[in-house]
Amino acid sequence: MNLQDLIDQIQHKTARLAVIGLGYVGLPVAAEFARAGFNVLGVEQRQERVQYINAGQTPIEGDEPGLAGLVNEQIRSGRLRATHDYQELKDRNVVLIAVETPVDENHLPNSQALQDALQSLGKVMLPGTLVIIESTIAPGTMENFVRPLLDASSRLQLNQGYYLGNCPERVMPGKLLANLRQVSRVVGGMSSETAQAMVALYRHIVQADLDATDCVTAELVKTVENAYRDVQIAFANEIALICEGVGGNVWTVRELVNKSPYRQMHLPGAGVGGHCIPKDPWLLAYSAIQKDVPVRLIPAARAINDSMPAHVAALLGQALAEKGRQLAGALILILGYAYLENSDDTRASPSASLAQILEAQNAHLRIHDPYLNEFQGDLYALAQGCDAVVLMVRHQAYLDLDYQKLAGALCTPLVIDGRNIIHRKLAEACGLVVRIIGTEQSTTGRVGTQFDMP
Ligand code: SAJ
Repeated sequence: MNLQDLIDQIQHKTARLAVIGLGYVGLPVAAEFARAGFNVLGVEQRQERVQYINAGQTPIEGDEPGLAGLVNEQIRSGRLRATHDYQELKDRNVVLIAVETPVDENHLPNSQALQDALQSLGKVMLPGTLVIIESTIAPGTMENFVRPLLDASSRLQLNQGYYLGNCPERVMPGKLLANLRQVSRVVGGMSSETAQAMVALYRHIVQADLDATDCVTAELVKTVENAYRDVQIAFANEIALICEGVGGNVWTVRELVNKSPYRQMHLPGAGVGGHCIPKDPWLLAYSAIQKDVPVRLIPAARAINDSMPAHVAALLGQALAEKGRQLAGALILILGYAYLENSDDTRASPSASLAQILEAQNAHLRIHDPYLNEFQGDLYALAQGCDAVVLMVRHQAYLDLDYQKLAGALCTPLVIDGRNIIHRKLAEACGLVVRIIGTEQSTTGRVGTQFDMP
């Protein structure tokens, strides 16, 4: 099929779609295209997930408004179906790929899932198929990794036997469907005609701008937008450390700085978690390093943000020392284990890093998080007999703590606040000793030793 015929089929919704990878990116987009009227086949390697979805259920955790109902409705309509058999891709005209693209412990891209998907697809792909990568990939991956794999596995020629593009996802946990419909998308085609075909496709589900461009630009925009956020957060964190040293309050400084035109200082805090921000800057840095371009700011920002849980541990250690206590043997309550407020997502959670550091110092831990089954319960009961409380996540439940009750429960009335949640004066009036990240710490000046990240 030539591209014009494919565009016609896309416009008339007779093109048969497939989505490889039914995770928090793939499942919503598959269901949305089904809702738009396309026949959509979801390909997922986890058999239990296939069965679950074909039963009209959504395996995506957390509160995702509208998603469960949409999946159920589209399965019942017959427009959406899941399979784990790649052979069923042989009659598909458009195939989206939304598999994981993590980095390894050396911050290098792990493209195994993407390679497996491309090789399996290539073997069965119809001539004239449009393949679209939605996963976040390092700039240059489309030309140097995706295209050669598809050429080899399909024995077809790009822009003759198949068409190829990159439309990076821009979804955020907790608002997957809303983002999908309302956030603009960069539409990178390996040819301008392909980009136009992709715009025609995404126009069926996206009400925001669809910015047609080339693939390298699409790869760069996605990784740069998250590297930008990571660097901005690292700047805020470095200012927090400066304020602790020179006796300022970073939260006041940030508020007044942001009154200056064109300033948008981000929030400092106890660390940077999640599935995007800790990973995407490394994908961008990898591509630069491949071309011998020195990258200093991006790795430095990652190091600063990754060091924040250790900084929280240092604040805790110093505050305990001022009470004549040590971390070793202390009983510490960590409030918040998800990586993000009002979420149950624990990927790359700063609280997990903090827990590792404290356990390495032989502290004993209790953990509370209202969004995680294993950490639910009465936080004041958990606080009973503890030597300190550490606030790591700005969950709604922690914004109006009963400071009197907390002081009464704690053995040492100490609160370390990693997210500027505590009303310091109210808490101190109840007898709590409060240390807030980015503010002047104790009478003894600088914070003690930084603990090494595990
Ligand atoms: N964080 C800070 N300071 C800030 C902002 C965030 O410490 O000023 C921390 C958070 O506590 C969290 C981590 O960074 O641990 C990530 O927070 P995030 O708000 O960036 O949330 P994510 O990880 O869900 O990021 C996603 C990204 N979206 C996509 O990749 C499609 C990101 O580009 C969005 O900007 C972000 O959602 C968003 O704005 O919600």
